[in-house]
Amino acid sequence: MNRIHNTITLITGASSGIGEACAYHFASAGSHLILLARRNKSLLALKQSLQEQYPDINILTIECDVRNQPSVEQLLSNLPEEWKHIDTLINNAGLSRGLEKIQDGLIQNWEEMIDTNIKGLLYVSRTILPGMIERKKGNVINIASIAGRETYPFGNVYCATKSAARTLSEAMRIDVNGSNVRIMNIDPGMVETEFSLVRFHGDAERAKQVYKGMQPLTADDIAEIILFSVNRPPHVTIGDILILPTAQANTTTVYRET
Ligand code: NDP
Ligand code: 8X3
Repeated sequence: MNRIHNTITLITGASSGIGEACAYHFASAGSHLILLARRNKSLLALKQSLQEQYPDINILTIECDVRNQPSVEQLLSNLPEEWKHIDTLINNAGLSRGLEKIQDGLIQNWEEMIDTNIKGLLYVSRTILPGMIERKKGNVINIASIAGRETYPFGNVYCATKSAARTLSEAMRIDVNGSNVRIMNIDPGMVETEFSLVRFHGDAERAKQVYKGMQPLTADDIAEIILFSVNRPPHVTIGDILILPTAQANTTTVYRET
């Protein structure tokens, strides 16, 4: 049964990786899409490609930095009437910056991760949740990470932000209890996207090494599971999922063919 058809899905961080893959999967199920990210050009290209494949859905793009609270509130509180009733929010926008010990850490990297992965997720949720609670209907999917369950060497602040995202999923589930709104926490392991490229500030060679000799997850692997989770009947909440590449046992144990 398709419970996604004709719903409205807001995806943050839709311009690449997991967010972009979610856009394709939800479009294929007939959901209208609100695509949000900073890179407007990428969003517009994605919109065009989706619209060619799925002409029956409507797509709204929003250029927005989730770290900018007034902008998040202004843009998401003043959506056109036909876009106001968001059924599903995928809190996916996020990033990691650098791999240094805390004693060597770059403050700007910390600020960027904390502001995006924790505060950005909160700003967007604060704007969207009240409407869902009022309508007694809605889904929030928070993309945390295996890094939020297990701290790994040099992961410090990124791990802390994802641990916070995980805690916020639990907190949201408590806070919306009784409203029928469903909160789902998704913890992926290694997924090959722009993630490592961003972590290493555009160093493509270093980013490639992260997945050397092993088969990582694809963004589609994650999007497929998110779509499945949202499509469960309303009385079922898939609260928490850890998704790993088979070659990855935990954050530090990864089998690689040499
Ligand atoms: P990508 O770098 O491919 O995608 C990240 C997305 O987040 C981009 O669309 C980017 O868009 C958006 N984004 C980043 N900062 C902001 C911001 N300030 N405001 C709005 N949008 C922002 O990486 P992934 O797809 O892998 O990452 C998606 C999520 O999955 C992240 O939260 C990440 O932490 C998490 N994750 C990733 C894993 C992996 O191994 N790849 C594993 C576990 C979790 P733009 O730059 O256009 O703003
Ligand atoms: C991304 C996965 O293990 O690189 O959250 O931190 S990891």
